Amino acid sequence: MPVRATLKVLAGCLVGVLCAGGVARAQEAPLDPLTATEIETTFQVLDASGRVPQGAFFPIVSLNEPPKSDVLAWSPGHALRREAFAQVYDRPANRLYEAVVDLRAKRLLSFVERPGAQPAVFDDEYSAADVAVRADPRWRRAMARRGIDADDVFLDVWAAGDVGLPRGAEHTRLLRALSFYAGGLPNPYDRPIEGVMVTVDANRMRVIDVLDTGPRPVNRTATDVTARPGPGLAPLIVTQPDGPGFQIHGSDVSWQGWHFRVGFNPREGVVLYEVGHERDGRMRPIIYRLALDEIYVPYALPDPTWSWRSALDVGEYNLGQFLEELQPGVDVPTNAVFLDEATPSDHGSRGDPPAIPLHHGVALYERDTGMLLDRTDPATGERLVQPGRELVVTSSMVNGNYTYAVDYVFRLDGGLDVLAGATGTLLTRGVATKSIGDAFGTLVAPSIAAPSHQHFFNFRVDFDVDGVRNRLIQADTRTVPSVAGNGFDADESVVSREGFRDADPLADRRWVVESTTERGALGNPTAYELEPLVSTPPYSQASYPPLQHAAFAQHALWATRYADDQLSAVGDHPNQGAAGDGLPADVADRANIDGRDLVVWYTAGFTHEPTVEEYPVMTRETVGFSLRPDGFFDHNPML
Ligand SMILES: [Cu+2]
Repeated sequence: MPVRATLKVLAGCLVGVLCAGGVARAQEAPLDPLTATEIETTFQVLDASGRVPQGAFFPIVSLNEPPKSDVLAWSPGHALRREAFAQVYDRPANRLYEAVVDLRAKRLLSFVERPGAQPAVFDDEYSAADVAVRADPRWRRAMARRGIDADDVFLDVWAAGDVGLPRGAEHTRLLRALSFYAGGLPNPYDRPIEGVMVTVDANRMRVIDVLDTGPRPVNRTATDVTARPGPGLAPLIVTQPDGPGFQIHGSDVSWQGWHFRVGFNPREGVVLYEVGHERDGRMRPIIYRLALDEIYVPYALPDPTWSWRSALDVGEYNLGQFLEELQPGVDVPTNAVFLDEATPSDHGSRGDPPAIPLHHGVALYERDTGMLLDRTDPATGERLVQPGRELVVTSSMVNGNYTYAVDYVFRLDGGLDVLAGATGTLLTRGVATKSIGDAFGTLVAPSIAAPSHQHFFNFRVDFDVDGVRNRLIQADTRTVPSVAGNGFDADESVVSREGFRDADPLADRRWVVESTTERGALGNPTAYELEPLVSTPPYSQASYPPLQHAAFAQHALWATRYADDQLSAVGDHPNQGAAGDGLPADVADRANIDGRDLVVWYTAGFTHEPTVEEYPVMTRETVGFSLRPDGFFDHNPML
């Protein structure tokens, strides 16, 4: 998949807007993301330690988050540890090390080898694998067989996945490459060269296998992708003459009672910390940490050049580093405020620069959502009506043909919507049929078919509803026998141990996280409810190795007892990682979570049966879930 996007916005600015600078990060609070300076310091300390092998790569450098208990005990003005986590990868030796650096003392705290573990695909590999594939005579023959000049090909480098790996794969770092016809035309993703799959030994950086299942038609024409907002579309300019209605100090945001911190790391992208609500000077916690921790995208086509395609976009690629530069008037409204982030060069201090700026990587803006509540007094006709307003925290991350957008939408009524969207180019293939239907997918253009696939988004939600002691409840709606037949009721059951639960839209299934220490004015436990929006089960067989690996996608909801080191549904090292890492291991001891600090892992997803209209670019498809107060407040907080 690919290289960091260089900014060329095809749509252009709809209105002439100022491109003001974003808010540069300055480290103030314990969970603030690493600054560019801190990334450089990390590299300096590692260089000086004498532990880093010559020419090593640095697939990730990110904040080593302090233990939750330390953060909860922290108050502004007090010093808390400030540490960086860094991966160091010796490519020829296939050895991964993980280091922790004390940024204040500028000292190496630990440097540990992780035998058998692989880092995510890193920047250098996209170009190095490209060179290796081009030099391989088998791949060149495959192109020649199709009458294609090697110089006209774009190579798309992927993590190797879990299917059809060569013997001895567990001792070798692997990459795979797909071929597309570029030929000097825009966007090679429109022109797949079907039937060719290349496997690369990334330690020696040479091709070890080329699978060629035979030529199929290759589109060699440019696709007309002129975006048409249309000359008839009237200007729409959002202005806030007094500035934004939210306050932002460093990473700390407050708006209409809401408080939270906007964090970032190069793996997950935006992370929200310490989400809470304040009323009458009392701050009440709701969520300690919230992030999109993994995406899983399996393709349905039973063909050996496709069956391995099952990206784990977050953990196999460090998706967060691909934050797109957001444009006012295009990605976000013109009243948006931006945050700038920084991500490490995989070349460390040899990088130019060592810390790569991600300008306007995150945006916050308020939007008008029309009427939020309305009621009319039947006697006087008097209306109580209130317009809706939302605060959106958004970012977009580009990984190859897809762009993933994550929105956190804060509402005046205490609700929070968590949304993931997918847009971009469908992964397509050349087919011999010109105009009839296509098994396992859709014919989207003459001789081009888009295979069916699914997108699963796992969000890790570390609830702290009025404190760390919480209870998880599953609520189904059931028919209750009654004389007239009208009876139905909510059937609630406590999820008292670690494990998983399935979605059940027919039962209107939802989950409630309540405090076991606080009660509302009516004696009820204070609580927040998780309501599924769009979701889908996986349709591949249970035995499909990528689904075994992405076990989180097998069930809509998982619950674990809080642990500082459990941040990923697929574990820390999913690239060439083992099935069973992450959630299956985390819940294995079925620990008691009732009245404890619990974490909810929810998967939203959609099944993508492509349509003709989605070629060559699909409009954004959004899925997610809603969090709604359920007795958390004594009345609607906007009244
Ligand atoms: Cu899709």
